Amino acid sequence: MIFDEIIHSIAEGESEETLELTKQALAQGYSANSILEKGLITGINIVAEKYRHEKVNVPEVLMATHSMHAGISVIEPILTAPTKKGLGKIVVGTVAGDLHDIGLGIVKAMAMSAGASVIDLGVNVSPKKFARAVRKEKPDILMISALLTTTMSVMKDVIRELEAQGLRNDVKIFVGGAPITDAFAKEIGADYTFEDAFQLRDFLKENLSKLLGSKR
Ligand code: B12
Repeated sequence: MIFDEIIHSIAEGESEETLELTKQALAQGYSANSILEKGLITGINIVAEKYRHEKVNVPEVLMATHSMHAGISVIEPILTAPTKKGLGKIVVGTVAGDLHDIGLGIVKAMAMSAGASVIDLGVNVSPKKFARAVRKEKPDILMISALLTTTMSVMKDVIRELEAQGLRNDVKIFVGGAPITDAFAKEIGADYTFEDAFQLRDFLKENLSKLLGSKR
């Protein structure tokens, strides 16, 4: 089964193979969404679990991340197919001090698959840089990720910076990452949080067009 092969290639960190297998899966008629969910995300989640249980080390995780991104690069144009474009603009990034970007990559793919155009600020993004991007790009939604309990408070700094610059009400703010709870999101004044990218995708499919243009 091609999904098993994709999963295996990610676990081995063979990015060229992941790239080729993703192309093959598309050629075999599998949808970009099913390849993302059953192949790429399943593969990276397995590696993340192994890392958590100290069965693999940092270099293996980084190679697996590279493989996942290689696969995503193949399906990215389909996830943002022209027929779906125009459903808003979303800026995504991981907060300052935090280098975790696997979840962010998946969140980005889900936002694209919902039809939005996405600007990715990457990792280690300071509150001022987030604010600069909101001012310049005028996105409908800002999605902020944090994976460390020591960096989650930076999300609050981002919101305070947007408030200080008078930009807060121009954008909906979604926060997420393993340590983020509903209570925390509420406390810092974010608009939404979702436990994983699939819940996010379902929400966006249902609500993205309604959110566009509806200021806070
Ligand atoms: C992979 C990983 C790494 C990789 C990251 C590679 C990369 N390019 O991202 C490497 C090896 C580099 C790494 C480094 C570190 N890590 Co690390 N890492 C992990 C691990 C095992 C998996 C994270 C992951 O990618 N999961 C898979 C993805 C798909 O899931 P996810 O990130 O949670 O994202 C999903 C949701 O959270 C959500 N989501 C994420 N963002 C957003 C945003 C929005 C808006 C929404 C709606 C949803 C959403 O949707 C995503 C998809 O479903 C976690 C353990 C864990 N279980 O989380 C530890 C973990 C996060 N790391 C941890 C630590 C401590 C570190 C280090 C400090 C280790 C060290 N001593 O050096 C460094 C920190 C480096 C830094 N400054 O950031 C701790 C954090 C503990 C804490 N309480 O803060 C964890 C929890 C491990 C542990 N149990 O100790 N790590």
